[in-house]
Parts: sequence; structure tokens; C-alpha cells
Amino acid sequence: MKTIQWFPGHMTKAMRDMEAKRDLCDGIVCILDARAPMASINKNFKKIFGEKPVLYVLNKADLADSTKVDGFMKWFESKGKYCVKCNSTNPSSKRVLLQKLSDITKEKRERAQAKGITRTFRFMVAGIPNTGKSTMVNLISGQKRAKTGDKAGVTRDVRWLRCGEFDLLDTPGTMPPSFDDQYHAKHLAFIGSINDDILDMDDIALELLGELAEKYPQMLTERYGITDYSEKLGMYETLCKRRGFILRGGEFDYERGAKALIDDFRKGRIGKICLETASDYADFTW
Ligand SMILES: Nc1nc2c(ncn2[C@@H]2O[C@H](COP(=O)(O)OP(=O)(O)OP(=O)(O)O)[C@@H](O)[C@H]2O)c(=O)[nH]1
Ligand SMILES: [Mg+2]
Repeated sequence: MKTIQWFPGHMTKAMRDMEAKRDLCDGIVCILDARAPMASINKNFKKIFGEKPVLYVLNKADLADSTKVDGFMKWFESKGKYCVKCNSTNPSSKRVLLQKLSDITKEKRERAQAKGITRTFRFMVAGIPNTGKSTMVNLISGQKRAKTGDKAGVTRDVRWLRCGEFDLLDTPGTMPPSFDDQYHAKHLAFIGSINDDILDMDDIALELLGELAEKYPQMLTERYGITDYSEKLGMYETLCKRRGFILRGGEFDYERGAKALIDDFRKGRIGKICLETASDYADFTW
């Protein structure tokens, strides 16, 4: 497979802006994708977040395998981190998120109240591209003020948005400048956090089939009639056959097959999936 690398110029500027705004903030909301929580931790965030309290949000939990997501919730908590799982497209998540932000700012609020001051609290909303940062800011603000979209790199500049008691800084999705491990880079490609234009979608589809065959084989059987998992290309061809992706002349239409598979995965049509397991990350630090 071709090595995945992607670090567009606007991310350098975004990370500089984020670091400059950090000291204005009472905390950070770090949005992760619940389908690949560890791949969505950008180790460079440590420098940007400094010592501020961080709330880790396992977003898109509606698309993810809840047992594994709960495993990660426990994992974050065991490391002394604030954590919540959420679906930012569902209005009922607003209350849960606000409660967490209130918990994190409790002491500061009480101190301000003791002095008779009413103040707002500032949070920077950070994360890799396409994890739902702008969607979450809109959810909390109760209005569609930040632009959202189902591809990586929609937000281009940092922007403050007043959300009741909180001021939230929506930020562009940012990546580490290079991926030190391609296993996690692949997960980012699967979930749509890397611009599809720089990816070889055939490659990505084959890799996704390989990983699903290992972790969720039954789902491949149910959706695509795949029962022989021994070969990625064989699975790809079964998928194309099942969906009628055959070109004139009888060749498989791999391009349509790849697009269908990746789209099905991203929209949750294959099933509720989490590609990572908390117990594999016992020694993980960042
Ligand atoms: N199913 C589901 N979809 C979500 C959720 N949160 C966001 N989305 C969708 O994910 C896509 C990306 O959302 P954005 O809010 O634009 O993501 P972002 O992190 O701001 O992306 P960038 O600005 O590109 O970094 C959109 O199509 C959203 O509707 C969620 O919790 N569940
Ligand atoms: Mg955005």
C-alpha cells in the first residue's frame, strides 16, 4: 500500500493560532472519532493544550460499537481524564456535554460567584479533521453558525462562538505533520479524516476489507455475502458481484466497489464498528 501522508498548509497556521489562544481558555474539548479513538489522538496536541483540563469527546458514538466505546470511556477515566461519548447530531447530547463543561469549570464558577461576578468560560474545540467539531459547537450554541460537511478540512480558520455560559473556539481539523504509524493512518483514511483526493481509494478499500474481515467478519457476510476471508481481492470481487458492479466486457468495476464500501462504512451501513480496542493500549501515553 502507498504510504499515507497529508499535512496541508492551513494546518500549520491553525496550530499556531490555537497555541496562541490557549492561555485565554479555561479548558479544551478534544473531539475524537469513537470508531477510531486512538488514531484520532494527535500527539502534537500536547504542546497546544499545555496544562489546560481536557474533555475527551468520543463523538459519532451512534456509528460505533458501544461495548468497545465503553471500554475506551473506562480507559480514559482510568488515566484520570475527563471523557464523554456523544452523538453531536442528536439534540439530546447537548445536556450531557454542558454538564461536563460545567463540572470542569465548577471551582472557577464558585469562586466567581463568591465574589458576586458572573462570567463566561472559554473552551477550545480541537481535533483531527471531520470528527464533528463544528457540529458540536452548533449543537451547544443551538444554532447552525459554523459550517459543517462530511469531508475533511471544512473549517479553515479559528472562530469564537458564544454558546450561553460558554465561549467555544471552533478550530480547523489538524493532523500531526507526519504519521509515524500507518496502522492508525489507515483508520484516519477509513473514517474520512484525510482528504480522499490524496488517497488511492482502491488501496483503502482493500485495507478496510482486510481489517473488517479480521474484526467484524459477520458484518461482511451479512452486507456483501462474503464468506471466504482468505484474500482481500477475492472479498472485493464478491462485493462487486453482489452489488452488480460489473463493467461491459465482464470486468469488475473496482472503482464503484471501493466507493460503495467506504461510503457504507462511513455511514454506519455495515454496522456499528470500532476499529480499536482499549486493552491494546494499556501502555499508551501522549
Ligand atoms: N453520525 C454522526 N455524524 C456526525 C456526528 N458529528 C458530526 N457528524 C457529521 O460528520 C461530518 C463532519 O462534521 P463537522 O462538524 O464538519 O466536522 P469538523 O470536525 O468540524 O470537520 P473539519 O472542520 O473539517 O475539521 C458532518 O457530515 C456531520 O454531520 C455524530 O456524532 N454522529
Ligand atoms: Mg469544522
